[in-house]
Amino acid sequence: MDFPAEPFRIKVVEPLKKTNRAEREALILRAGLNVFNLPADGIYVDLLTDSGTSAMSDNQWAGLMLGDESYAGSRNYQNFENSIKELFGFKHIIPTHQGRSAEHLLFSILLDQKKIVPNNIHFDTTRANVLHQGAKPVDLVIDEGLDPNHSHLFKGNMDLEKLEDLITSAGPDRIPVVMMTVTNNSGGGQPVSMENIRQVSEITRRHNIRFFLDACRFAENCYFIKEREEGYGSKSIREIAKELFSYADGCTMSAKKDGLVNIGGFLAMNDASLAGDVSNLLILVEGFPTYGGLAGRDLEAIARGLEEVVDEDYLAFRIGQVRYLADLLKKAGVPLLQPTGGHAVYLNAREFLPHIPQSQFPAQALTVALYRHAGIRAVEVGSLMFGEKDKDTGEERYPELEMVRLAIPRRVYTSMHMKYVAESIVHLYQERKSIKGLRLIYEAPILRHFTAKLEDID
Ligand code: P71
Repeated sequence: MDFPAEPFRIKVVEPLKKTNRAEREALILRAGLNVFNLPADGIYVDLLTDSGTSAMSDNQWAGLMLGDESYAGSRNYQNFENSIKELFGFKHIIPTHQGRSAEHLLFSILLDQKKIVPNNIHFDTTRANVLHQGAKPVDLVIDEGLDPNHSHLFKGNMDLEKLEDLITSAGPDRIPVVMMTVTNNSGGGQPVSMENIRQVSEITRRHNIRFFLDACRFAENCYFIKEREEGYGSKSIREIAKELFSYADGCTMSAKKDGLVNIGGFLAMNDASLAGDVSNLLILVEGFPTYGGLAGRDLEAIARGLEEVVDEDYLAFRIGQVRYLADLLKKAGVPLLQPTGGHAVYLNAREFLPHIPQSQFPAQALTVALYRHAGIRAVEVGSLMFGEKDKDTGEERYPELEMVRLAIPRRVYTSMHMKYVAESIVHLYQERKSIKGLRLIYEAPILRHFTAKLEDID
């Protein structure tokens, strides 16, 4: 079969409004050619993010009705804790309202201005939270992980030599934690191999440095290990996950991804003293340690989501659906980041629109064109998101990669939606010469892509 049949049927539907070209034109102009400013009602297929956009199962919705909203000791916390302990194997479980809050709590305790945090590639919020403590984030992904056309099967791996060198030159005392993002979102949703995790763990243990996983998409990573790494083909996802986490001292988690929920996260760790410090801070900023900024019903939904996400039929569909979209595009010659990642397909805008210079935001131009053409919302990951002005010369500096991310929400769209997306993009690719560059007319001093305003260059 060349398509991944859905391992679920549909019990509740959420109607989508189809807009016409003139309506979309008015909406995108009003949004300043920035898809973050679009009303979601004006979108047909929304691929802005896979975070917090999952469809919950009937079992999760049923769990919401069993929410125990006691301030302390809610039974849902017990279920939440049991489910995470069972799957992740860590001793102390601390709920948070989402992933970045887990990052903020951990780094508030561990970091100061002298500290350095290595990661394969820091996700934006992780990097921002390291910087917020005055510490320095360092990305140590293997070189292949930065080449959009390289087909390495574990492009999320960390370069062990770079890690050893950094520990030697900075000294282990300046590195309170080494992080590893699974899958590596900023590198294209690429997996990390079990062997690489084991080796990083060996290095960090030898230097007495903590090792934490950014576990947002752990189940997708485990599926790739099962598929691609020798010795794991006959193991269950649960077994693979258990082994993966056994090499780490803890993790941060945004349950908005592989927790299959719309809000929530947690921190998990083995160190009781660190957990105590984090819990005290949690009480100050998030809430009591048995709810951490979430309702009892949210904890229940996460407990059940974590059981469902390791189901192999689900993961085969999930990874298969993303791959199905990528394969339809590849067949038509549309330039993509290789190989296809776990949660998203990335269009290579530089190759898609070679006639638009980086100073005219080719990836943003493609994102806007895709909305105008088909009502599909993607997100730019290129010179609008990462470009910056040189502090001394005022000159614009551009990132290496110029991508458009099509992030696929979990269990939300059917394969027919994917076909619609693919055909729309292929059509746009045939007409690519008609797409023009953009000019920036407003930018905020930081994280400008969220609020930027642009106009068409004629
Ligand atoms: C994604 C997101 C969501 C997002 C966040 C910020 C700007 C735009 C979109 C969130 C992640 C992530 C990783 C690896 C931590 C977080 C933060 N990703 N680590 O890809 O991918 O989690 O949103 O629950 O705070 O669209 P949080």
